Amino acid sequence: GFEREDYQFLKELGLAPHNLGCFSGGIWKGNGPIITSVNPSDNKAIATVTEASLQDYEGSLNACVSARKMWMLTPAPKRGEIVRQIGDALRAKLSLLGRLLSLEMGKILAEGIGEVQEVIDMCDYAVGLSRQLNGSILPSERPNHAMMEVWNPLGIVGVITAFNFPCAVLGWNACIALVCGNCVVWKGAPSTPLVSIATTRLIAEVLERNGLPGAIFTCVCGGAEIGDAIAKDTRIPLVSFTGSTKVGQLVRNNVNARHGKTLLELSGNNAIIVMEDANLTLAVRSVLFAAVGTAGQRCTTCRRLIVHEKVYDEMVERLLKAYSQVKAGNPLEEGTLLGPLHSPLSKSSFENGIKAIKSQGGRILTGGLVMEREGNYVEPTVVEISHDAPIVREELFSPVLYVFKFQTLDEAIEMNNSVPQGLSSSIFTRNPETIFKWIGPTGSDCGIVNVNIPTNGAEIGGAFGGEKATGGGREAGSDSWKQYMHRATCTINYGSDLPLAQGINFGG
Ligand code: UN1
Repeated sequence: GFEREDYQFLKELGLAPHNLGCFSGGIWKGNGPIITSVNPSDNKAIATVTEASLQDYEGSLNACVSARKMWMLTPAPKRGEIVRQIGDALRAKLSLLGRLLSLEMGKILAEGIGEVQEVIDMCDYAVGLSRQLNGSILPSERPNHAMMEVWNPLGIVGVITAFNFPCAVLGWNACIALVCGNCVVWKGAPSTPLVSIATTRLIAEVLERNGLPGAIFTCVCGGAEIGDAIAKDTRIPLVSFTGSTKVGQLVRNNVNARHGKTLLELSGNNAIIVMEDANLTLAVRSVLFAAVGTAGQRCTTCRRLIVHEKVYDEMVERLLKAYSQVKAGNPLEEGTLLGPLHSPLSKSSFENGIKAIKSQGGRILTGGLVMEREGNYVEPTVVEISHDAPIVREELFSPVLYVFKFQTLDEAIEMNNSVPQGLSSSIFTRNPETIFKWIGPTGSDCGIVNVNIPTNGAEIGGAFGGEKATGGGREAGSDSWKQYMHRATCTINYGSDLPLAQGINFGG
């Protein structure tokens, strides 16, 4: 058993001090490297995992190829019923799985539980969707012809997720991919294997209980080698990848080279604009959650605060006061708002970032230091810096917020749009003119364009994703499902003549 008393709950999630990290063709195995899952709040081992080897991966994909036809032919509402059961299995383990998320990723418990809730919500959404994968009938220009669109499964969908949302991002993709009739091959982050295994166990149980092939859902714990294999695998028509812009570019190149499709959810560099007429109480609370929440490790984290000169001093003063009240500590403890960064590597990127900020003329208003305690804790940081300093263009994945001053709305929008990334953005104002300009053609260039709410914490019903270096993908709600299916445009001649389109006469 686990040595530590506070790790005993892991047994209820089917975890052991040592685990196999590859769920392949309905069987748990693992012949790859042995890795250790580490607790970010003390950098001590939680458990070990044997990852998948490349042979394990190959075997898994062969099993998917054998299972996919049967799943593609299963009626969509029946597939929805399986996803409904997955949602129920998650409901039953909501607090345990939320606790594991908090333990292994380092986010606070409320956010760990919220993340599992997000997957449950996705299951519910996908169940409804399973009866609404509607095609359409289009007017044909030819007599006695019918034209329609039919949506068919792709077969197998690869899902590569990041450490910061080790469960929710799987949910956005897998729930939709499954009801759309695809087998899912999932590679989670190498540093959150316990979440991957525990989540997969719940899904595997549902498949088994329903007498379905385990290969409908595959989990391959592993690193870049497995990710690379997924990107290059011609059996996988769609690869959904969440991670940095740099790695996303490699995935895009590899998948493009074999004419596969990608769904990319890459780096963000999200701004909040505070107008002169803003409700500053809402703005301060929103910036606090958006910049400090999850220790700044969301792709939707607010990294830039753009404040009208008339309210700048008050806004910054109130924000600094709010920062001074943030309680850092064990993410599992009630009242903690700031947990550790996920890894020692994240901590050193923070330190390097602070060095770069100082050398580029940044002035630290609060924070800027790593904390003198075990684990990867850093101080929530606010920096005044020129908006064209090179560091501002980067996604420093930690709680560092840059503040800037502006005079006109146009200037603020230009600043918002001036970075390479285009994920999320928000404006605080009570003026309808400002709101509609912001969401219109010359407003924010991001995929998520909010008003009077934080940049993070999106609902699952909308399409989630962003433009430019963020990769262009859209996941979760709205019509994102279409990316997980192949559209067949069918023109059917039910007459006895052969009129050609565009009025062409070709003899005969
Ligand atoms: C991410 O950080 O990869 O909108 C996703 C949000 C969450 C998802 C973030 N629902 O902040």
